[in-house]
Formats: sequence, structure tokens, C-alpha cells
Amino acid sequence: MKKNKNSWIVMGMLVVAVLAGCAVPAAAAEGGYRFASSWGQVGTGDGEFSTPVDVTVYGTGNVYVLESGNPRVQAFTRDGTFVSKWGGPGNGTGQFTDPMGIAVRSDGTVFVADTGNDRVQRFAGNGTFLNGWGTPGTGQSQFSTPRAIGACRGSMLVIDDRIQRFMPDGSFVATWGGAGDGDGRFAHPEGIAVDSARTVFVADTGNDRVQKFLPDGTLVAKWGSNGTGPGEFRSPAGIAVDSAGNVYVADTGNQRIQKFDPNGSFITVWGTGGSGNGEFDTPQGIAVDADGYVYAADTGNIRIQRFAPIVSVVKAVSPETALPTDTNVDGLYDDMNGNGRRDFADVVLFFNSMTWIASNEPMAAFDCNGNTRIDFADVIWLFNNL
Ligand SMILES: [Ca+2]
Ligand SMILES: [Ca+2]
Ligand SMILES: [Ca+2]
Repeated sequence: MKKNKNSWIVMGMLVVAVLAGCAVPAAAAEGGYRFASSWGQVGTGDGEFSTPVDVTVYGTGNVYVLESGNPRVQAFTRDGTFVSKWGGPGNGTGQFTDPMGIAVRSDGTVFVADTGNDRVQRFAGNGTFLNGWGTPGTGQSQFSTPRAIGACRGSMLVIDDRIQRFMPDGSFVATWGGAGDGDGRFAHPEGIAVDSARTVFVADTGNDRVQKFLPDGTLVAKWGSNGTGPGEFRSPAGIAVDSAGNVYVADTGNQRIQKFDPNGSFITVWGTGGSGNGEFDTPQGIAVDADGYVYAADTGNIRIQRFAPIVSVVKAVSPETALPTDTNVDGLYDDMNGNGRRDFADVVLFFNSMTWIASNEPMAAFDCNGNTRIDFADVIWLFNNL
């Protein structure tokens, strides 16, 4: 009886809302992003940061944050829980001087562009030093303040004013580029990313553009110029690419993130200057995980921010046949059974179908509590938010 009464109350509220002309908000922007969570504050303790300059993520595994102020790497789970740390100031093995770039390879090993020491260091995912290479200079396997590093199947790419490709053991493979503003030239580039086809994307920071190369260094696309409009940049320092080849740029001077398709067509933008959720202060690093969550090293705000993709393609939650809906258009599908309202039946359905949801639905659409898992905590969240 109580349920029926509540239903009538809800329906009555909807009628009132319709009469007030505000019942149907615009749909959440497909292709857009919503703030999911953040972590970090100034300090030297676990989970605290001093100039977090870059971030990388291993599939659906750990997130690695590189700090230059207190030079070290910290590993976290995707919801920001501290896992481990390594590094420290210096030029000894496993130490860093003003490091600016970090990347994780498909085998889980972590590479750091140890900028001030003009070298690259490679670690196991738990921080154990594996190998390193590089000396100051402009010759083969030498570096002049290498600021970014990219990982792909097989090899590694390091960029200073040019790109050098290496095998993971440090053996030199090839080089291209050099200082300048012409095609295939770079001005103080601070970001590099590689997709699964080994296509290379460079955040050509000083030239306010992105350049895209085939694995052999052939330039195939470039986009951007100085400005604040869509597809324009101000000193973009970070770049990432997802499994579909979409490109994410930390548009540092514009305090925002821009997303492009693999050919440079603008898709979406989010962020503005500030310190609130979804606001930035000179974001320098960016990463995207296998579920499509985007991580930004919000350098000036001394934190990592995580954003969830807003998706419109979801399946009916088995064993129901109606499509779930997002009743309040916040990007979370809270009406699990598709009857148009968030109710106790949705809580029951979530509980009974957790395993199915985890393997069939987009994570970002159903992870109610934002911990990057479909779990009982989401059932509790839904119940508490009826
Ligand atoms: Ca919702
Ligand atoms: Ca429902
Ligand atoms: Ca969850």
C-alpha cells in the first residue's frame, strides 16, 4: 500500500513539474564527461602531492602519478586509494630530478622521463628498478631535457626537441623531428601518446598544436593553433589516446580538456579555471583507462581529477527487457528496470544482476558510488538515494 501511495505522490509531483514547464531536462550530453572524483592535497605523505605533473593508467589497473616537486611516483587504485610509492630526489638509480613524463607499457612496466637527469628509467609496476638509459647530449640515445614518454606495443618513444624510439631494454631504433614550427618539427613539446596501432600523437606545446605520425615518423595529420575556441590551444602539455584512437588533450593554458576523434575532429571540451570539481589550474598530464574514465593531473590544484564518460548506449538489465533510463540526467542510469522512475525495484534488480551488469554494461553508467567497480556498495548507494 505504501508503495502505491508513494507512486501517486511521485506521479503528482511529475504532473506539477510538467505544469510548471520544467519536467523534462535536456538529455545528458552524449559524448560528454562528468566529474567523478578527485584525490590529493599539498604535502609529502602518502596520497599527497608536490607538483603532480603527469599521470598514466594501466588498463583497468593502477593509476601512476609523477610528481616533480617531490620527485617520485605514487601508485593508486583507480578510485584514488594509495598503493605504493618510489623515487626521491637525486641522480642515483631510482632517483629523479624534475621528472616530467610517465607512461606504462602493455606488460605493466612503468617508464619515467627523468627530465633533469637526461635519462629514462624503467620500473616494474611495484617500483622495482629494472633498467635505464641516456646521457645529456644530442646524439643517438642522448637527451636534452626529455619531457614526455609514450609506450606502445614493443617500443618506447621519448621526446625532447625530437622523438627517439627505443626498445624497452633501451636499444635505439629510430629518430625523427627537431626544433621548429614546420611540419614534423616541435617547440618545447611536453606530451606524447601512442595508440594500439603504434600511431604517435604529440602535444606540440610551444606550437599550440597536435601532430599525428605513422610509426615510421611520417606526418599524417596536425591540428590546432593559439586560441580559446574548439580545436585551439594554449600551451597544451598533456595528451592521451584511448582504445578507439580518440585523442584527449590537457589544454593547459586554457584550463580545460579537449577530446578529438583520431583525425583531429573536435568532439567535446570540459573545464574552466578554478579549484572546484571539474575546474583546473594548469592541468599538465592526462590519461584514459580501459573503461573510458579520464584522469587529469590538475597540477596547480595539486590533485588528480577523474571524469566519467556520459554514454547513451546501454542494454536492458537482464532479466528485464525495458531499457534503463537516467531519471535525473546526471550520467548515472538509476532507473534500472526502465519503468521511468528510480524505485525499490531498481535496487532489487541491481542486487540480483550485479555480475551481469559488471560484464555487460558500461562501467561509467552504472557505478553509482564512483569506485570503478560494480559492487554491493552501488546497491546501497541506490537504496540510500531513492
Ligand atoms: Ca541518474
Ligand atoms: Ca525503476
Ligand atoms: Ca561501485
